[in-house]
Amino acid sequence: MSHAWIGLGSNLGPREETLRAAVERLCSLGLEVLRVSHLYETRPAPPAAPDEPWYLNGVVQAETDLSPHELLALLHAVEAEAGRPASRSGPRSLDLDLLALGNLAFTETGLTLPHPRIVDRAFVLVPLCELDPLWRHPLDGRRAAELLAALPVQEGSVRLHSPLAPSSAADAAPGTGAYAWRFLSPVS
Ligand code: PH2
Ligand code: MG
Ligand code: MG
Repeated sequence: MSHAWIGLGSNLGPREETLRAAVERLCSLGLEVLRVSHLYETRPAPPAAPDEPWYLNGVVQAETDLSPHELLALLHAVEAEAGRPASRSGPRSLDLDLLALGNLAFTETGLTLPHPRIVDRAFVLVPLCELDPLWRHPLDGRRAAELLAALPVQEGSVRLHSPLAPSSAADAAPGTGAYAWRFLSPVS
């Protein structure tokens, strides 16, 4: 079993509902979701258009014995179910990125691990730090908190939106936290 880190993103349609449904779907497809970060409102980076809607982003930590390509195929299947168009650019209802899988580090057609842009994306590093600031980048060697601290200040570009999962409940009972978030109402 390895730890998988999965980035959640949406900037089209009912974003929070879509992300909640996606996490539920990942669970129902057999992924052992350990923890889910809060959701964050994030400025598109880089902006594709001046009026591009902001994203909701979060990070999921899961345990799996799937291979990287099997896991990627699962993420793509859940994206497709959520109505994500085949064109992979522009606003998207659901974006599931495989950020890292254990200590794997490789580049193959269609998949680079860890995700090559983790190191410069506050919208990934903020929720990742929430779950595990001590996570260590397998190639870079730095911890998530160090990577985040090294980013240039982008005031207001990442804002707390709502809890998708109560991290404390997940901490208290590893392996069951994934289910607790279903019962929370969003914080307004
Ligand atoms: N995803 C992108 C491009 N830009 N910006 C934010 N804030 N959040 C994202 O998830 C995001 C993005 C491509 O996947
Ligand atoms: Mg993405
Ligand atoms: Mg993606």
